[in-house]
Amino acid sequence: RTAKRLTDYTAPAFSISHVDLCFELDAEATRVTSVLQIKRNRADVPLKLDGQQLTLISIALDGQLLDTTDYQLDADSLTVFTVAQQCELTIICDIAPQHNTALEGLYMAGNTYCTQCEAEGFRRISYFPDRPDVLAEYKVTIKADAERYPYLLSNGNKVSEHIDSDGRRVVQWHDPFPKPSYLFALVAGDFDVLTDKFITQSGREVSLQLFVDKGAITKGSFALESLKRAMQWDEQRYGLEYDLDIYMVVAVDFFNMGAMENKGLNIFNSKYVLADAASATDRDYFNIESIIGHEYFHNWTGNRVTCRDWFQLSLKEGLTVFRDQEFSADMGSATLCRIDAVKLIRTAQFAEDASPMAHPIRPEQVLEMNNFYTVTVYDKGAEVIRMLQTLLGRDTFAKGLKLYLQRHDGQAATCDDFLQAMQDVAAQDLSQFRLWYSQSGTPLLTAAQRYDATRSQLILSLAQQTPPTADQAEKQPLLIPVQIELLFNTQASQRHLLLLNESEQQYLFEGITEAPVVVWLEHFSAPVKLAAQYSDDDLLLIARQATDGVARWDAMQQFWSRKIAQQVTSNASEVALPAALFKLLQHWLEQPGTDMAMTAELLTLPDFDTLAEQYQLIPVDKLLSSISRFKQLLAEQLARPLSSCYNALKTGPYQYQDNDVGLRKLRAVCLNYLAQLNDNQPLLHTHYVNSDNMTDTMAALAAAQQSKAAVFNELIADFASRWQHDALVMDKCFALVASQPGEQVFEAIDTMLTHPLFSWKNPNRVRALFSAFSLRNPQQFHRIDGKGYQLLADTVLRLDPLNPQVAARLVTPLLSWRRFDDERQQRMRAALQQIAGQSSISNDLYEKVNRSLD
Ligand code: BAL
Ligand code: ZN
Repeated sequence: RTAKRLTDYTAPAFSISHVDLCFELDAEATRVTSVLQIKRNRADVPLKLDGQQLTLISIALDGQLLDTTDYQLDADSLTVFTVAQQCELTIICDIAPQHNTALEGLYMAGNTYCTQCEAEGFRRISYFPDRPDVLAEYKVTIKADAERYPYLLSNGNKVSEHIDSDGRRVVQWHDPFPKPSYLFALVAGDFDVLTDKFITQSGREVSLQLFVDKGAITKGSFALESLKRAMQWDEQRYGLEYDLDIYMVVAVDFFNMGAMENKGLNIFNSKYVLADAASATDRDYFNIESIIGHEYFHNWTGNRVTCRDWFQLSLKEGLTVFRDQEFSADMGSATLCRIDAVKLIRTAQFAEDASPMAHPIRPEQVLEMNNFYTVTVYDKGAEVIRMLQTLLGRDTFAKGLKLYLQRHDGQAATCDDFLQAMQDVAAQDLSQFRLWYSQSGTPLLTAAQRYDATRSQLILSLAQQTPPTADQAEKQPLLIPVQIELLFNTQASQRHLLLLNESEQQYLFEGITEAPVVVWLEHFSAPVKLAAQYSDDDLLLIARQATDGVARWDAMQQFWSRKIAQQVTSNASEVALPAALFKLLQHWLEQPGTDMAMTAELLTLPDFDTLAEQYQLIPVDKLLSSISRFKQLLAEQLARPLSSCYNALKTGPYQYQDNDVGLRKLRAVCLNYLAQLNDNQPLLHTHYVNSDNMTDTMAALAAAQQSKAAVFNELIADFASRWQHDALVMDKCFALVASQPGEQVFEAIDTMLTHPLFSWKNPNRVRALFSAFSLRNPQQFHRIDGKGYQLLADTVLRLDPLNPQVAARLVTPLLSWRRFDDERQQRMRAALQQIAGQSSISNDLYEKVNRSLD
C-alpha cells in the first residue's frame, strides 16, 4: 500500500471541459453513462481514469467502440492507451447503490438515493480523473420511477422535467460553474419540502428548498432560517453573494460526515437539519446553525475557489471553519463560541498532535485521504486563519480574502496562493508564518514577568518550544501572536499584542507604575500550551477582572488544572482550596449576571480529556478520582447557593434564544453538582418530569448518569420508551447508556445493539454508542483489565468491511497507547495488533493502526 506525497504533485495530463452524465436509477444496477470532452495537456501519456467497484459495460472514443486491446482495466483505474489531442469519451458502467455500505459514491439512505463524493467517491460512480484540480461543467440527466421518486436532484439549475414512455421521471440539470468531481451530487427520493426565498444584495432572487423525510417538515424551519442568516452574514461581512438561482439542502439519515457542500445541492446528515424543542437540545440548534453556515460559506471558500490537491484541504476547511465560527459568534455569544473552539483544540487537537497520526494542517503524506478530515486540518487550520486575522487586522484580512477569491475564482488553488494574497494586501512578509502550514505539533509557550519599581519598567519574557512529533523530529520557531492584558490594582488595564518569532524574546514596557497581573494568551490568541507562573490569587483575579471572557474562563480552568495536578502528584488526601475561591463561586451563583452561559462555564471543572493533555503519561485513575473529589467537594461546600441559584432560574415555554439558553445551561450545571449529594435524587426526577424540552431532559439524564444516581435506570428506561420510534433521539439515549461510568455499561451496550433502531450500517447509530463509549466514558474505556479496549477493537473489526471511514475514526482512541501506564499500554497494543493482524483491513484502518504500531 503506497502513500501519496505532497511533493509528488504534478498537474493533470488531461483536462475535461464538459461532463454529460446520465443515471438510470436502480438499487441493484444503476446504469451510468458518462460523456467526457477531453483535452490533452501533456504528450506521450495514456489517459488514466480513476474507478472503483464499477462494472464496465462499454467505452467509445469519438463514437468508436473500443475493445479490450485499446485499454487496460485494473481494480482502481481504467487506462486508455491512445487518445488524440481532443476527444469525446463515452463510458457506460453499472453500479449497485443498494450494496454500497461505505456511503461513498452513490448509495441508498433508506429509500433515498444520494451521493457523497468528497474526497474520492466519484470514482465509485464512473471512471474519471477524480482529483480536485480537474474542473468541468456538468450536465446531468436522472431517470427513475416517477411515482416513487418525485424529486430527482443534482447540482446547478433545473433544465427540464418530463415523464417518459416507460413511466420514468426524467430530469435534467445544468451547473454552469466548472467544478471538481468531489462537488458532484445526486439525490432521488420522496420528501416534504420547505421553500423560501432570499434576495441577494444585488437584488437577485434565490429559491431556497429544504428536503426532509415525509412528516418532518416542522423540524426543518430552523435550518432554513439559519441558511438565510448565513447568506446575509456573508454579504455583510465579506461582500460575498450567492451565485445560482436555487439553493437546495437535503437531509438524509445515512451519512458519514456532518454535511457536504456540493454546489447548489448540500447534502446533510439529518442530525444537523432537524430540530424542534421536544427532540433537539440547545446544542443541537447551535450545531445546525453553524453547519448550515459552514456548508453555505463553502460556496466561495471551497467551491468557487477549490483545492489543487487534497494536501491543501485546510485551504477550504480551516478557512471555512473560521468563517462559520465568526458567523456563530455574531449570531449568539462570541465568548461561548470561542470557549467551545478552545476546548476542542485543547482536547482532540492537542491529543492528535501528540499521537502517531500527528500531521501539519497541510499534511505531507497520505495513504487514505478520508483519514485527514481531522481536527488538525479543520480546527487548528481555523486557528491559523484566526492568527492571520489577528496579525493583519480584520480589515486587511477581509481585503486579503477578497483578493484571494478574485485572483483564483474558478481555479484550484493552494495554501500558498492564499497566503500570497494575504501578503500582497498586507505588504508584510509572511514567510515565517507559513511554517504553521508545514510544521505539526503543539508549541509550549513559557511566559514570565519581572517588574522593576525603581525604573517603572515591566519586562515580559516569552519562550517557545515545540516538542518533536511522530511525523517530524525537528521544529523551528513559529511566529506566534500573543495577546495580553495587564491588570492593575489602581489603574485601567492595558492590552497589547506581542509577536514572538524567536525561541526566546523579551518585551520592555516603560512607565508602568505598579506591578500588574498579566493575562497571557488572551482569547487563546494562538493554538499553544501555556506555562505561566500564576499564584492562586492571580488566577482568581483574572477570573474576576479580565476584559476578555475567554481569559476569565481560562483562568478558572488553569486554577482547577493546577489543583487537580497537585492532587494527582501529592499523597495528601485533600489539596487545600482557598477561601477566596468559594467566595468567588458563591458570588457567581448569587449574581449570575446577564451572561448566564458564561457563568455556567466559570463554574465548570475541566474535563478528563483537557486535563489528560497536560501529561505525557496520563494518570487515568488519579485524574478521574481527583476530578470526582473536587466535584463532590464543591457540591458540598456550595450546596446552599447552588440550590438557591437552581431554584431562582425559571424560563417560560422553550425558545432557542440566548438568555434562555444561558439560563438552562447554568441550571444544568447547578443540577449536575447538586446530583452529587445523596438527598437530591428527587430533584433529578422532578427536573426530568417537569421538562418541556430536550435540553432540560438531557440535563436531568446526564446529571443522574454522571452521579451514578439510582434513579438513572428509571429515567433512561422512560426516555427510551418515549422516544423508541425517533432515531435521532434514540442516538442520545444510546450515547447516555454507553457513557455511563459504571461497569454495567457492557451489558447495557449489548442490549442497545438489539434495539430495533440500531443498525451497524448507520454511522449515527454506531457513533452514538461507540464514540460515546470510547470518548466519553474514560472510567470504563480505560478499565485496567482491557475490556473497554477489546470492545472497541471488536467493534472496529466488525465495522470495517461495511464502512471503513467510520471504522477508522472509531479506532482513534486506541492509537495513543504509548501515553498510558504499562498495563494499559499492553492491552491497548494487543487490541491494535488484533486489528492489524487481519489481512483484509481497509486502507483507512491500515494507515492509522500501522502508524501507531510502528
Ligand atoms: N467538505 C466535507 C464536509 C465539510 O467540511 O463541509
Ligand atoms: Zn467544510
